[in-house]
Order: sequence, then structure tokens, then C-alpha cells
Amino acid sequence: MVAWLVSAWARRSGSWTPQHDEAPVTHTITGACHHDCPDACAWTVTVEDGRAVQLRGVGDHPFTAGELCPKVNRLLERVYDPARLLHPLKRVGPKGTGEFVPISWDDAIAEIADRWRSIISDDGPAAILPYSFDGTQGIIQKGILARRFFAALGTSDIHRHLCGVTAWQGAAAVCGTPFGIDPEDLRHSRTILLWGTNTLITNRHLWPFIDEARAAGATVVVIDPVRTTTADRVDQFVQIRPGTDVALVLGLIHVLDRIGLLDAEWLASRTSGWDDLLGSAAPWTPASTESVTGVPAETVEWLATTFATRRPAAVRSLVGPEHREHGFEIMRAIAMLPAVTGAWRERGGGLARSTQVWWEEAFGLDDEELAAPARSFNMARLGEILTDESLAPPIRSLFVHNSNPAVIAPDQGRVIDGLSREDLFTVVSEQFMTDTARYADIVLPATSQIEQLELSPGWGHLYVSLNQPAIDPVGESRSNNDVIRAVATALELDDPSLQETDESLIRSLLDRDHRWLDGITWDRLVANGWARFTLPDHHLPHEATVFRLGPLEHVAVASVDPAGHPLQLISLKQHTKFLNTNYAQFERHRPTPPEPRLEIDPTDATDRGIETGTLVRVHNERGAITLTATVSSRLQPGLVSIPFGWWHQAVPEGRSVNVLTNPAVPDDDTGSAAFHDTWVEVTPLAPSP
Ligand SMILES: Nc1nc2c(c(=O)[nH]1)N[C@H]1C(S)=C(S)[C@@H](COP(=O)(O)OP(=O)(O)OC[C@H]3O[C@@H](n4cnc5c(=O)[nH]c(N)nc54)[C@H](O)[C@@H]3O)O[C@H]1N2
Ligand SMILES: Nc1nc2c(c(=O)[nH]1)N[C@H]1C(S)=C(S)[C@@H](COP(=O)(O)OP(=O)(O)OC[C@H]3O[C@@H](n4cnc5c(=O)[nH]c(N)nc54)[C@H](O)[C@@H]3O)O[C@H]1N2
Ligand code: SF4
Ligand SMILES: [Mo]
Repeated sequence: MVAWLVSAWARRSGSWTPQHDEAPVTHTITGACHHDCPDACAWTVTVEDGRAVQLRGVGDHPFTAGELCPKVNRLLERVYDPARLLHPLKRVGPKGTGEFVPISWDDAIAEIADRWRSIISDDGPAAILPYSFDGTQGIIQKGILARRFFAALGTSDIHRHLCGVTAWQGAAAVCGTPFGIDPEDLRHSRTILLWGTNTLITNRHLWPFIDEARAAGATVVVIDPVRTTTADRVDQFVQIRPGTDVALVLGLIHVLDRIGLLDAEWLASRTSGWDDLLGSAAPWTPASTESVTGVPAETVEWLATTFATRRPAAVRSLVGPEHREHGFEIMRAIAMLPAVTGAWRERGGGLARSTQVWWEEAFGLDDEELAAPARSFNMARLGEILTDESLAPPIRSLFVHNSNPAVIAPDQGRVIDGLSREDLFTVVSEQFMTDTARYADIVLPATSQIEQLELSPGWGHLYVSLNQPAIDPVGESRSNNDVIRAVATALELDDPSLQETDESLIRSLLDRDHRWLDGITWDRLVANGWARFTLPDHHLPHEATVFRLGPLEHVAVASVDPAGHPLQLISLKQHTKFLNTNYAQFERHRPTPPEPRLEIDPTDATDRGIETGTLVRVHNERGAITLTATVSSRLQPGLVSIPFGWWHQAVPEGRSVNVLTNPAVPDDDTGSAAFHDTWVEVTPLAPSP
């Protein structure tokens, strides 16, 4: 492998010429998936004469076990797709029309440096805003160098809080730290509550562990407002009214106390604030819990008894319920249940959540001492920030990488208004001409995972992989870090840390003196591809924690929003072949029928004269989109659904679901947006032909 890497690099530097008259030269390179998916599957790429010809899962990886997924099984088609961006581009038409001409890298970098110099001299570096997110989860290309660079420049920054931070905060409020149990330990559980997570779609490699537990007798429950694919496959589906989880937790605690299933000794020694919590639970009889949550009183009794007695018992949760105005309180409530029952005592009991915190700590990702940004904004407020004329200084340049804000951010209409500003100098590093890239002044073609060196941990397990570049960059594409190094040079920023190579970045992360990294070396990862963090096989993260309980309050989600729209809209990651906005541009990845559809409950459909196939307009005070309706019993009265991930061209208005969604964030500007606390009306236009 090392020999191959040397030859690949030599080839790139021009000292190697292909020998076409020889038999094909085949190599197999190890790597791992970069997508924002908890699984981070380990893979091998087979390369023949410099072209990747096969991608396979690594069979001996304990978590992903040789399987990829329906998206990434076709990754090589994505890598070589004719629509891949191959050259830097410069805008020639009005913003958003997608009219560009190719330019050289030298010209692109020079233009960025010139424009930024002039912006900095007029308004200071705070007028520049980098916007990046989770397009890649690889540590190296996700932002290490970009963070250093923008800190050195003194620009503004964003809180990258659209995903996971609220769940993190909710767990930490109860457990002191956001650590949960190793998700693999769910194989030992006898009760598993999949609480607002669609495991089969979003975290498919966890399923074998759940199956293993079930084979040994575990009861698996889904708690979700929507009958998801996962809900169809478990022992009990608990269909909760959206955003009422705090009330359900209070109802469960009420029952546990009433029938004497709680351990007084545990509560006294391992929790604080129990009396206050019990006070909050007092009014929540099964009947009152049912009236608010829609969960039948007998199910509330059953769920409480099952969780407390069929042990080990665990809650599994990712991010679904956090995307709400009271997301923090919901995630805090969910974390309280295992703390109250002492579920953490047994292996396979407790809260299984994102494992990102393990590698953030091991690799010390927040430890680097960098200058604080000039100012920082919650990324959910992008539309507001770009259109706020009173900002001093205003944002005059946006640098986007690893993200598609025109599609993923809430309140899309305002985001597009901002991106349309002719005076906003926007640079987008992308693999494809996304809805965001269309609004750029300069588009930079980005390498894909199989073209770049990367350290790829997973946020659903405790393994880390070294992803080696398998092929040369396609076209003239360059990695994020190559771009940062070039712009730093052009701006004459001479701090050597801005020129650190990707290999050096990885080696210094692995060299950190942290016990979970003991024995994980560059050479070992080159030889084996992946390694488990060095942890005891049975690792209890909260052996001595005193869990913080305390008062808990259910805050009702208004039954009708202030603007009077009667239906609540949820927008989920529900397509097996999309990964957020990735792949939505390819027909071969679309569902059948190949379009985003509005799902609506039969009662709401009948009230409005809507049938499956009716063309409808979904609208609220923020915007409108036109879709075909599907009447579906997966939902519940009052709840409609539009899938997330589709690009603008999938909808006649040239907008996708986030044109409707609620951009509200918590008052302290941390945490996610309230995507799912969105209210709409649905009006039929005409029956579909
Ligand atoms: N195939 C595929 N896999 C993916 C992704 C993808 O786009 N496609 N995206 C990846 C990303 S970025 C992430 S963050 C993860 C997310 O993984 P998950 O958290 O599993 O997925 P979500 O679809 O965000 O939400 C899960 C469930 O939460 C439910 N939910 C919403 N509101 C509430 C509520 O108030 N209470 C309760 N109890 N449930 C509620 C939704 O109905 C939904 O079924 O998936 C990752 N994996
Ligand atoms: N309505 C609604 N909105 C949501 C959500 C929802 O459930 N509903 N979910 C939210 C969540 S949980 C998340 S995580 C966000 C996701 O938001 P994003 O992270 O912005 O979304 P992705 O589609 O994963 O990635 C964006 C882009 O990154 C690019 N990319 C990938 N690798 C690289 C690379 O190495 N270099 C460069 N330069 N680019 C690269 C891809 O081509 C892709 O176009 O969306 C959020 N928005
Ligand atoms: S998207 Fe997820 S399941 Fe698919 S290959 Fe990547 S990590 Fe694995
Ligand atoms: Mo996410």
C-alpha cells in the first residue's frame, strides 16, 4: 500500500507515464465513506490503469461488515458522472442562472484573493463569511485547515449547529457529558426504544445489532409521529403526536413511580433533582398523557413497565426530535428516562446516541488555540444574515464548501434572496452544479473521497478509517485543503500551519497523547484501513455519574400557528438512495414515482377534496410549493410530510421543502433550527392527469 501511494503521488507529480501496451495494472486501495451518515463504512477501491473500477465494503469491519448501501454502491457512477465539475468557473450571467465560463485555477485563486483584499480594506475581514457543513465527515477535508485559515484572516464564522448539537446538549444536561453507550452494546439489550430515529434508512448498519438482540428476545419499539419503514419492522410502534415527547416521558415516570418500579437507593445516590422531577410528573396520569401525546393510556403503562423490567433497556436516538423549538427539552427528557430507571447499570442499558464526541475528544478537535471569529451566527439564520442591511459590516462575501445551503437551510426564500445579491461575492467549492453553486461568482471543482487523503471516523460507532486516495483528482478538481493552501499563499498569509500537508495533519492527530488512540498509528491504518478506538471491550461511560434530573416541562406546540395555518409539516430523510442533498440530481437514485410528494392523512385529504394524484399547493407565510399528493396512513391527522433532500428543479416553483420551514433557533443562538415546527395549508389545484 505504501509503495502504491508513493507511485500515485509520483504519477501526480508527473514522473510516471502509463504503459498502455502492458497488461492492466490493478491496485486495491482501502478507504471509507465520507457521507454524513453514522455508519462510515470501510471500503476498498479497485483501480485499473488509474481508473476506479470497483467499490466494495470491507468484510472484516466489525460494524459495517462488508456491506455498503444503495447510495454508495453506485458511488463510482457519481465520481465519473458527466455532470461532475471539472474546471474552475466564473459567472457571466445574472446570479442563479447558471451561466459560467471556465477559467484557470491561477485566475480563480487570484480573483478570490483580490476581491477579499478589497473587501477587507473597505469593511474589514468580518464582512467575509465561511459557510461549511457536513458534506464530508472526514476530519481532514471537513475544516481543520479552513478553520485555521479563516481564524488567521479574522473573518466572521457560523455556529455549525444544524445537526446533532441540540441532542448533544440535551444528553449533557442530564448526564454531565454527552457520552452514551457504545451502540454495538445494543446487542445485549432486552428493550430497545428507537426514539425518533429511522434506523433502517438513516443508520442501516446498526440493524444487525438490533436483530441480534431481538433474536435473543429483545422487545424493540419505535416512538415516532410517522409510521416509518423502521416502525413497520419492530414489535411495537408508538405513534406520538409531534413534539409531545416531554409529556410522554413525564407519563412514563408517573407510572413507574405509581407502581413502585423505581429503585430508591439508585435515585438517592446516583441522581439529583428527583423530587422536582417527580413533582413535574405528578399530573401526568396515563389518561392525561394520552390526551396530549395521543399514545393510548394502556400503551403508556406497558411502555413504562417494559422499559423498567425487561433489562438491559436502552434508548436509541439521533436527531429527529431535536429539530423543534423545544428540541433541547425533548432531548433532555429522553435522556432522563434511563437515568431514572438506572438502566445505565447493565451492559446494553442507557442511552445510545451519536459517538462523535468520542473522536472530538480523542483528536482534540476543539483544542487548537485559534483567534476567535470576528462574530459568529447560527447557520440556520443564513437567509436573515445575508439580507440584513443593518449588519455592520454586512456580509459581502460567502465561501461555501461541504454544504448546499440553498437546499438544506430553513427559510429558503430568504436564503435565495441573499444568494441573489449581485454585490455578494460568493465562492462555492463543489463536485456538482448544486442549487447553491448556481449562485456563485466562482465555482471551484472539488475532489471526491476516493481522490483525497482522509481520516474518517463514524458517528455511529467507535472505529476510525484511513481513506487513501485511490485515483487522481477527476478533471482539475482540488481538495478543500488544496484550495485553502492556495488562497493562503495568494493572500501572503505566511503562517506555516496553513500549509500543513494532509498526511502531516493526520499523523499529528494520531500522535496525540490520548489513551483511546494508543496503538493507532499511521502505519497500522495504512496496513489495515481501520482501527477501533482503544477502549475496554465493555466500557461504561457513566459508572460514577450523578445524573441531573430536576423539573421538566411539556410546552405545547400551538395547535395552529400565529399565521393561522392548520397543518404541521415534517420534512424527513426518507429516501434510501439520497444522503441529504447528495444523489437527488440523479434519476437513477430517485424513488418511484420519481418526484417529491406531499403525504397527507386521509382525514385531512378528505376535508380538502384531495386524493392520491391531486396536484396541491403547500403554502405558508414564507413560501409555497406545488406537488402531487399521496394520501397516506403513515401520518396522523394534522400532520403532512414532504421529503427533504430534493433540489430546486424537482418543484415547479424552483424551490424545495425548506422554502416552508421554520428558521427559529434557541435564544442563545446555539442549537438546531425548528424545521419540524412548521405550519402550512394545503390547497388542491387540480386532479392529476
Ligand atoms: N438514507 C439516508 N441516511 C441518512 C441521511 C439521509 O439523508 N439519507 N442523513 C444523515 C443525517 S445528516 C442524519 S442527521 C441522520 C438522521 O437520522 P435520524 O435522526 O434517524 O433521522 P431523521 O429523519 O432526522 O429523524 C428521525 C425520526 O424522527 C421523527 N421525529 C420528528 N419529530 C419528532 C418528535 O417530535 N418526536 C419523535 N419521537 N420523533 C420525531 C421523524 O418522524 C423521523 O422518523 O441520518 C443520516 N443518514
Ligand atoms: N427540511 C429539512 N432540512 C434539513 C434536514 C431535515 O431533516 N429536514 N436535515 C438537516 C441536517 S440533519 C443536516 S446534517 C443538513 C445537511 O446539510 P449539508 O451538510 O449541507 O448537506 P449534504 O447534502 O450532506 O452535503 C452538501 C454538499 O457537500 C458536497 N461535498 C461532499 N464532499 C465534499 C468535499 O470533499 N469537498 C467539497 N467541497 N464538497 C463536498 C456534496 O457534493 C454536497 O453537495 O441538512 C439539514 N437540513
Ligand atoms: S452512506 Fe452510510 S451506509 Fe452508505 S456507505 Fe456511506 S456510511 Fe455506509
Ligand atoms: Mo444531520
